[in-house]
Amino acid sequence: MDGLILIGVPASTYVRVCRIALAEKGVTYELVPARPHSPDVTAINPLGKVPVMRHGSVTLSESSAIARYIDQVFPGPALFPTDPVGNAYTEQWVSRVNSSLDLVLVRQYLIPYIFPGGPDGAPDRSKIDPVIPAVTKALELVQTGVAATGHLVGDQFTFADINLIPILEYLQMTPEAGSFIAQSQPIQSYLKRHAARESVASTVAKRAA
Ligand SMILES: N[C@@H](CCC(=O)N[C@@H](CS)C(=O)NCC(=O)O)C(=O)O
Repeated sequence: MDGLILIGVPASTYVRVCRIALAEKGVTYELVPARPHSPDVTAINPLGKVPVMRHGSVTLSESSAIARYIDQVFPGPALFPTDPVGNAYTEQWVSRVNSSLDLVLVRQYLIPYIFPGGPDGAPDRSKIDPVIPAVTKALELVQTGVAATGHLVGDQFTFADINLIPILEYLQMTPEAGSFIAQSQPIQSYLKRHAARESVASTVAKRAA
C-alpha cells in the first residue's frame, strides 16, 4: 500500500491532532500543507475542511475518523481504549470538544485574536468580550476533567487528550484564557506533562516567517 498522506495546514488544531496520533503510532507519513477548500482538500472532502487523508485507495476526512483509522490500521499503543467504557468516554470528550468547546474557545474567542479585525489591526473586543464568560465555563469543565488523573479518560493518554491539547496550547498565548490556565494547577500540570511527549513537542506548527 502507498504511504499515508495527511493534507492540511499545520497551524490547524485538527490537522495537528492527526499528526500527534501518527507520531504516537510511529507512522511515517507525508504532510501536504494545503489550505481549506483547495483542490487537494475538496477532492476528498466536499465541505473543504482540513485535515483530509489519503492511504492507498482509502480517502478520509474528519480528524476523529482519521485518528480511528490510524489507530486500527497501525500497531502501537491504543489511542482509543479497547474497553467499551473507556472507548465511549473518549468519544464523549472528543464530541464535547469538537461540537461545543471548539465553538467557544477557538471559533468565537481565539480566531478574533489570530485574525484581528478591529480598528488599527487590533483584536476586535466587540467579538471577544461577550464570549469570555463562556470561555471561563469551558475551561472550568476542562479543569474538572483533568484534575483527578492528569488525563481526560482514566489514567491513560488517549485521543481525548490528543484532541484537546493543541487547543489549550493556543489558548495559553491569549490574555484571558492564558491567565485562567496559568492559575489552574490541574491544567498547568496536565499541559506540562503532555507537552513533553515527543508526539506533542514534535508537531508544534512553526510560525510563518
Ligand atoms: N469536524 C472537522 C473540523 C475541521 C475544521 O473545522 N477544520 C478547519 C481548520 S482548523 C477548516 O478547515 N475550516 C475551514 C472551513 O470551515 O471552511 C474535523 O474534525 O476534522
